[in-house]
Amino acid sequence: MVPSDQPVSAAGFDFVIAANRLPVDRHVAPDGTTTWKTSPGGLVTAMESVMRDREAAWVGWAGFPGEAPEPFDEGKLRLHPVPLTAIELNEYYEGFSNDTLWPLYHDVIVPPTFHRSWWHAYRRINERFAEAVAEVAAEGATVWVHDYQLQLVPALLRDRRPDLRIGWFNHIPFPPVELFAQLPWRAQILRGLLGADFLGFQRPDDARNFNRSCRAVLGASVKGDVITWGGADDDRLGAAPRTVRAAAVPISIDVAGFEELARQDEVTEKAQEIRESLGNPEVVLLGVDRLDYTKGIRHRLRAIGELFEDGDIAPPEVTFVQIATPSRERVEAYRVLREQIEATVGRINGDFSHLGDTAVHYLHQSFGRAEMAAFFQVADVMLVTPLRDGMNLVAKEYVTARHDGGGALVLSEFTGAAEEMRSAYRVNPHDIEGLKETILRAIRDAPGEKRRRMSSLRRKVRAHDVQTWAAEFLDALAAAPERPSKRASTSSAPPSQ
Ligand code: ADQ
Repeated sequence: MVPSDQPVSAAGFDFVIAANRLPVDRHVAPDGTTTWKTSPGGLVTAMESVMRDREAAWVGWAGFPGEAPEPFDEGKLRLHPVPLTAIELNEYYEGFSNDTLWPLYHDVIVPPTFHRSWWHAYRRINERFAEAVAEVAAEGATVWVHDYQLQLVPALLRDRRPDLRIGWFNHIPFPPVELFAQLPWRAQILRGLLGADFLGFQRPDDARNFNRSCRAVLGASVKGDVITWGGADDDRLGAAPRTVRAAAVPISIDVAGFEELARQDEVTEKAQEIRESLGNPEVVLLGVDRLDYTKGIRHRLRAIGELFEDGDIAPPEVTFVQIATPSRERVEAYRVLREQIEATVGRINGDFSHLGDTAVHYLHQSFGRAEMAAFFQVADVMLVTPLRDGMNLVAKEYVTARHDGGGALVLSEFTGAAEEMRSAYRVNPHDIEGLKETILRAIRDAPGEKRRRMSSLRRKVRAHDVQTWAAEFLDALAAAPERPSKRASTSSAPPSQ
């Protein structure tokens, strides 16, 4: 970390990212020394390689409540922390973002909670982010806003800085209008988003859902993927007329970087070590998820538990490893989920493990990238079975780590990844019988069939990596509200300062 004593130059930055979190987390040693390490999560993992070597500012919360640290530099990135008090964190982040919007946007798997005080905090914090971006952005800069926590920022920012080119990308699904319409502040959210020039979504269905909501809630007109809204006769959030393009730009991973890591001897050795410590089973089944109710971990455990019960699989030949990253532990639904999962794992192990042979290995921990790659290499069958997921990067990381061409991917049709990864073993995770059959098929299919599927999946992921995603997004943003021309789509670099 290099503290930046200079204020942002009067000219500001030509490229600005705004996301709820900064890409780094603060670690304070017992002697008081502060260091910053890459923070976990899908968004940061994806953006890390895109932002490498780009001069830009990143506006986000530093990960702890209270006063924000002064802006500082990490490589060419100027990190600009936005402060949040403990109460704001509770209302804007844990409340409105994670207990209202998150369940509503993920098919209402758990009921969303609506609180007016949370909404007021959400609006206030979005104002604060818009203010911070307006401060650091140069005249005519490109601003890339990320995710559902910052849906009002596009309009709030445009009010302050009409000179900016503003894009927003949604990492999670956008719900069908029938669900979205439950939100008491549905019109404000849409008006907030329409402040952007281009809105990127994971799947064409998400973009279509958004367009339909604009039509139904705001009475906007939609032609193809361009939305025209006549504005509103009031002075509330983003009342000016707008023409905006909304389209799918599916996210991916740093394929070259992750494969290079996965090919290192250290990773191969670690993979051997893991397999040995599992007792060298014939088949390792693996799940890797944030501990979130959207990820379908309960349904997966139900299917696995029944397979042990039916005698179709048994330790020591077959073992299941579930890695569940700690997540949102202050939100009630997540605490309940953790208790249920841990009780189920305990029950399955009580019934089906023998001394020295464990049926389910459960790890409620975070691991480094190299260790994750090693786990993927150990997995003969990878279970990615969310009930709903914007994309799911784990599916793409798994096939990238399998440079040996081995392994098999079981993939839920309710992930964004299923749109592209058609050669996976597809499942409907709600259908427990179907899930059990598909897991068995992925275990028992002939090696030739599995290799054919894996090689097709690897080709797909390689053809569309995270750099391609960023280039597509930025080209669409530069061209909005039109589609980018072929010529434009070859120039991917954002303007540098
Ligand atoms: P997430 O819901 O966080 O992301 P995902 O896409 O699976 O989900 O990304 C998780 C990332 O964390 C992966 O890179 C994975 O390797 C890593 N990870 C998971 N468990 C880990 C552990 N125990 N230790 C270390 N690393 C771990 C959101 C959306 C997704 C969307 C992404 C990106 O919910 O649908 O794919 O953003 O847009």
